[in-house]
This record gives sequence, C-alpha cells and structure tokens, in this order.
Amino acid sequence: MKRNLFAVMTVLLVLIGLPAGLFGYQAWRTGQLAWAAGVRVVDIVARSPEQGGFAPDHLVLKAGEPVRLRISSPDVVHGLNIPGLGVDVKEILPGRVVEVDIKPEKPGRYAFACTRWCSIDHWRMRGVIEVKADAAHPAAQETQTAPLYQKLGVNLDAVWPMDGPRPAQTPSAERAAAASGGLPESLLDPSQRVATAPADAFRQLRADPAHSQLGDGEIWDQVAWAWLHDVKPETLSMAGSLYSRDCAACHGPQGKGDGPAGRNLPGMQKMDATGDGASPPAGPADFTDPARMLNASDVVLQGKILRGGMGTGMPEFGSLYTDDELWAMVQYIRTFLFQPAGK
Ligand code: HEC
Ligand SMILES: [Cu+2]
Repeated sequence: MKRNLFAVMTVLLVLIGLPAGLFGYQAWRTGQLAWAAGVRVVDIVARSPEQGGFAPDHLVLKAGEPVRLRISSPDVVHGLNIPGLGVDVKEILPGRVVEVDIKPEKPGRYAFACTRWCSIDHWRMRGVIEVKADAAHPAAQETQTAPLYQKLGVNLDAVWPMDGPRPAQTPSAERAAAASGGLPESLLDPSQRVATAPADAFRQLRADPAHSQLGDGEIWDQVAWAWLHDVKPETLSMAGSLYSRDCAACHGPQGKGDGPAGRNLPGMQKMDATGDGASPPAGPADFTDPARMLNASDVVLQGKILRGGMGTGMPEFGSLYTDDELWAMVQYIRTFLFQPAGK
C-alpha cells in the first residue's frame, strides 16, 4: 500500500511538478514572473530596427521602484544608452544577457537609444521609459523650456540664402590669434552671436573702417577666431566621440556628408533642390561646404540637431543630449570648416 502511494506520488510529481517547474523556469526566463530579491525584472530584447528594434520600446515604471533591466540580443551587437538614468551599456553581445539595475526617483520620460551601428537603420533604434509619479514621488514642476530657436522665432525650415561671401582658403582661428583684437563683443560673446551667420559677421567686419587694412582672408580668420576662440579642447574631444558614435555614419568621418548610412535615407527625393527629379538627391549635410555652413547661425545648427527632421532622415537628439552636449556638437561641426586655434 505504502509502495503504491509512493508510486502514485512519483507519477504525480513527474506529471505536474516537472511541467510546472519547466513552465516556471520558462516564465522566469522570459521575465513574466521575474522578481529577484524584491526587484522587478524587465526583459528588453534588442534587435536591429528592421527586425523591430527594442522590444518593448516603451516601458512604464513607478518612481522609486527598483527595476532590473535584463537586455539581450538575438542578432548583432547593440548598445543601450539611457542618458537621463546614467545607463550606458556599451556592448550587448548576441546570445548574452546584460543586467542593469535602475531606480528612477524622478517621474518623467527618459529616452533611450542603441549606440552601435547595428544596421543601416540603426538611428531608428530608440525607445522611452516613462516613470509615473505617485504620492511619494510627485511630478516635478515642468522645467522643460522651449528650445532657443523657438524663443528667438527662428524658422528652421526656412530656405537660407547660400550665396554669401566665400573665403578663398580655410578660415583659421590659429592664424587670427596673433592679429586678433578689436572684434566687437556682439561677435565674441556666444549668447549675442548665436543668431548671426558667419557670412553676416564677415560682411559686418568688412564694412567696418577699423578693419580696412585687413585683407578678406584675414577677415575670415577673424570670423573663425570669433567662433572658436573660447572652445575648450576637452569639449571638442567629448563632442568628437559623440560625433563618431552618432553622426559619422551619415555625415562622414570628415563631415563631408558621405557616410554609408546617409545613402537612400527616407525623404531624400524631397531634398532634390531643383525639384525636376533629374538631379541626384542630396545626402546628409556636408559640414565642409562653405555655402551651407557660413550661412547658418549657431541657433539654426543647434535647433536642427535638437529637433532633427527637415523631412529627411536626420534624427532628433534633443531627447538624448544635454544642452551642453548640443552646443558642443555645434562647435565641433564648425571645426570641419574653421581651423581652431592650437591645432
Ligand atoms: C541617419 C543619418 C543622420 C544621422 C545619424 C545624423 N544626421 Fe544630421 N542630417 C542628416 C540629413 C539627411 C540632414 C539633412 C540635410 C539637409 O537638410 O540638407 C542632416 C542635417 C543636419 C544638420 C543641418 C545642417 C544644415 O545646414 O541645415 C545638422 C547641423 C546635423 N545634421 C547635425 C548632425 C549631428 C551633430 C549628428 C549626430 C549627433 C547628426 N546630424 C546625425 C542625416 C543624419
Ligand atoms: Cu543600433
């Protein structure tokens, strides 16, 4: 009798226990039941954008709740950057699982993005973590201020005249350093200069009798000096690494607009300047092109990096970059045309 009971128990254990165990393990693996020591576990699968990108790409979390993100990739190497939460996973190797613990205290929306050029559409690989407020974590006062281009009423989509004066050689802050002095504060102070295009600065200096002894080339050097005299080497190197991570694949390592990911972007036909469909579609902006860069003010460049768009594949970086990073990128892309001092 006892033996019989034992046999029945064994059978029951196998029939119920094993599937239950397996199921539990499965569920634990896929994160549905996953709680590790009071920590909610959320699985994120990172796939190339063609295969769906991040899944999920929208997470809703409670403020103050500890959460373990368990990130895996079934295809190629990805990265995961959540700037607002201080997370920067450089490498999610296929077949491996990366765990990151977060505890977002401040309610709000936190953008995240892949940081590896996992495919030609990599720049679409983005997502958002929404952190909900509760009694203990009230929503902060809305601190989001309007971007500068909006405050100044600058229309980013206006077509800029590109026929301004052109330098015969690369304007150089280095050359100007020796001769500088006598530049108006309105050009030296970035906050006053922000809506001025370099071509307008050239016109202004050229018309000033105080500079009548300078040749055009020297005036251009003064313009480069005005823009780059206060740029710090560490700012440029920080922006340089962001540039190679986030921009070079489209705009090219030398800023010439010839990066491999910039071909066949959506909306390129719209950018056919003549509209007759005959000329080849333009690619991402060429930062070494004087016609383009000398007629663009800093606020326009910053606004376009912040907002992206223009009916093209230019991504928005406003949700991923800090203000300092946005302005550092503007200074950095100026150095594709202007020679900074001390270089
Ligand atoms: C997926 C490709 C892609 C990536 C990545 C990309 N861009 Fe662009 N970018 C474009 C395209 C396309 C345009 C539109 C060109 C135009 O309007 O003529 C553009 C335009 C711009 C412009 C406007 C230039 C002008 O004169 O109007 C700026 C500034 C710019 N990009 C900066 C950046 C920076 C900085 C990064 C990296 C943080 C970046 N871009 C990443 C494709 C890209
Ligand atoms: Cu990617």
